[in-house]
Amino acid sequence: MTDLILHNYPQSHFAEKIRRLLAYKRVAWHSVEQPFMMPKPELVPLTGGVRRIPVLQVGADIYCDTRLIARKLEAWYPTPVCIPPDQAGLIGIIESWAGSVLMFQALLPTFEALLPYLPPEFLVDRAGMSPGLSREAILAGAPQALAQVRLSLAQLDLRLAVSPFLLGDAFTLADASCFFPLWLFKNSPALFANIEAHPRVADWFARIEGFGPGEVTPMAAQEALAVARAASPATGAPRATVSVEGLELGQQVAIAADDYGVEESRGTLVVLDADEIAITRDDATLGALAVHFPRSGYRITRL
Ligand SMILES: N[C@@H](CCC(=O)N[C@@H](CS)C(=O)NCC(=O)O)C(=O)O
Repeated sequence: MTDLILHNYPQSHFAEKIRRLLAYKRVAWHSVEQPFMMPKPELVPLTGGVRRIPVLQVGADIYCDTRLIARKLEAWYPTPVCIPPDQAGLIGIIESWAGSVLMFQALLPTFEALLPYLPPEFLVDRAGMSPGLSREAILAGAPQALAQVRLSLAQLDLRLAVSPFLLGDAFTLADASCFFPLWLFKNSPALFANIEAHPRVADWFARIEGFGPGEVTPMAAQEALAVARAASPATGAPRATVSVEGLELGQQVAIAADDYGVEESRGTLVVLDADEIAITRDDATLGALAVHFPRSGYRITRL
């Protein structure tokens, strides 16, 4: 299979979810470092609008959102297993909770701890993604979020009394999903002490960190763009394996996240599956691209 190119940046916690899966699966990948705020002139031409990190590129196919990226990695590299079929439903539910509830519980205290070091433009950029986010909102919300994350840590601790990983003896996507929000606490020893207060959670955290950085080689963004330019989308003939009222292959659609960071990508609908949608679009300099999204958490609008 063509090389995996992950567009990410070191501090991205959502990217860390995917980096843990890649390290566990021992899959080699190229890392393109993207800016941590707009503008992203070497990312947006690939997605057609979406700015959120991480983005996985395979040739001229662009995969947005960790929910889809995790499932693609599982399909392409099935061993070691990270989504056992009999636990796939439960994993999806845990992943949703971790990527929203646990993530915001951990994010606010982390932002609070980092406030003195963040460039002023950073909060303006993030307020553009999450209206209402401000220095005042962070200071007001952080104590309650920290109290809640402590309750979540206690729940994880109870579960880890049963088995070394959340669903048993082996690491799964459920572990990667709960690990990455807590990984934010590595930004502050005072916050990390909340993890250390639960030795079983701290051991689990250390086990997952122990997978190491993985088989990663840096790649320049321009090189990744050249890869996209030289390739063609691998989506093949348009396919719909489910029917969704109001949607048909070949329609012009806009796809955007339904939570925050709602920049949209527009194109022709070419894949409509139970858990994936894809559009093709022509970029003026890169040519034909396919941009793939999970259906979960995304809104599809007919143009
Ligand atoms: N649901 C998305 C969320 C991704 C997300 O929020 N990523 C953050 C970085 S960790 C982001 O894009 N922040 C704004 C930016 O990097 O420009 C996913 O699972 O990939």
